[in-house]
Amino acid sequence: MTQGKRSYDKKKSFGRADFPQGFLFGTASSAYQYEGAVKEGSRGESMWDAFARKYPERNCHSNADETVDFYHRYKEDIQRMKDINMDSFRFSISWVRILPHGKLSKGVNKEGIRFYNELIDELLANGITPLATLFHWDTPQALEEEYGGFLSENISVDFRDFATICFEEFGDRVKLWLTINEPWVYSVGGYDAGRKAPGRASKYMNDAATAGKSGHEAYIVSHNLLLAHAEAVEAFRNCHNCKDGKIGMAHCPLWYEPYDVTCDEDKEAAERAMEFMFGWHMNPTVYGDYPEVMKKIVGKRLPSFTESQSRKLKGSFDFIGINYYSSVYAKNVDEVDPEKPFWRSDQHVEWRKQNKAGKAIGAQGGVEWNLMYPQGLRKVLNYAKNKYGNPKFIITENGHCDAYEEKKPKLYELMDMKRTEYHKKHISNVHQAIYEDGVQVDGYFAWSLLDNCEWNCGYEIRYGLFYVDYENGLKRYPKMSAMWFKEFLKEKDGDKVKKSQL
Ligand code: PSG
Repeated sequence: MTQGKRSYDKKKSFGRADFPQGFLFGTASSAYQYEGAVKEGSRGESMWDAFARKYPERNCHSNADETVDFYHRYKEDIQRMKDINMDSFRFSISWVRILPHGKLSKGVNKEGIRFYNELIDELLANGITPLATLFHWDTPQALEEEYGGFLSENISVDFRDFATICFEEFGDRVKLWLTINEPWVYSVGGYDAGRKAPGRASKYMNDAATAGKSGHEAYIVSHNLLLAHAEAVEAFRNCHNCKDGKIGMAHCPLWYEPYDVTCDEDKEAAERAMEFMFGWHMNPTVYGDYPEVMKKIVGKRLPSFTESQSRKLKGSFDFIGINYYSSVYAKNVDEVDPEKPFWRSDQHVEWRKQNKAGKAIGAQGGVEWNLMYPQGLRKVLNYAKNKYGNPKFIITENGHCDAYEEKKPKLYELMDMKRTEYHKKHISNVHQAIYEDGVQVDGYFAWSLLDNCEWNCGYEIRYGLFYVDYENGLKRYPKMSAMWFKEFLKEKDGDKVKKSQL
């Protein structure tokens, strides 16, 4: 069988038929970044709505009140997915559309359930497989105010209720689920660096933060995210509607190369960095506990699992979601200030864009740590295959944003050669991971279908395969990358089987 071996740089005809049958190509999105219509459909307020409203200067003077208006335009956007031959769409369910006050006891919102039912039905009617994320960072503001959101273990009870409603209402048609998107960004972004909602950090990390404790709170929040994940997976496995469904968590590992390959300390630093970045949330779901190196270094600041929590976490996934963007060099750091702990100093690692020989790891994208290193994705997959028992994977995000220092004309944005190259090269590395390394990968999702609200960075950063003209009625235009996907995906799934029978 030579077909599986074709790769894009060797053969021009590289396309979806070179991937296993049933492999899903899709695009990814999230509720806060896409939906808008925050005051419609009896939706409650999320933590991100509140953060953007309270601190405009910490959010590029933007918010997601309207964003790309997916709430009203999803039907036409589904036609766009279909037009570029996508198989699948990843979206997230807004907790506050289902439970406006965050809790079951305060009432379920039928309008929210209706919206997601209509979205799911429209996807299926167009032959697009839905993949739903339960939590893409938009914690109900009511729960932030009641008990501090994910700082409290209480949240796992409310999250389980929310998850159960979703499974029961949508699980008959949605067969692929993610519990939590990127616990690392949520806890380190929101509670250690304090740049993302709720914006908590120590002053030595972030001047704008008014409360928080870096080096402490992120570990608590991640602990509660993990407990919430385990509850949701248990509910999923008890749900009759969900029998043939699959569930996982989406992680966002960077890949780390040693700053100096001849230096053992840097090699160990790179390994430690993988444990802190990926193992932190991955290890408990495989082995029921945090990585040893984290327990050793973080000590008492790292919460511990009870036996029953650990049992519930072990094996709590059917597949692993990988959101991969970038890689970095890891340099060992001997001394850190014990008075000012934070997540990165705990690792005794410094991130470098260039190695000791002055070689850049990859071309710089539009945000500081988006460096193009496609082989990093293949390395992450192999690392996880070997460390976590050859599980199944889905690449749940992979994408490229443009530099935004100066505003570019629309035409420039539409000719997105770098994004096209980025996707091509990463897809090629996934292909090699499957056929040369024997990694089990079932899908690849590009972040993102449309340009959208990039959290605290607002609308200046664009990740879409479609350009959104924010100044002219949110009109969408396909970029070159969308056209590339259309061509790449033009052979229908299953053509490979037909071809190999010829
Ligand atoms: C995660 C990891 C990296 C960058 C961004 C993210 N990384 O390793 O360099 S956040 C992630 C998120 C989604 C964002 C998107 C782009 O899930 O909502 O819009 O990536 O930043």
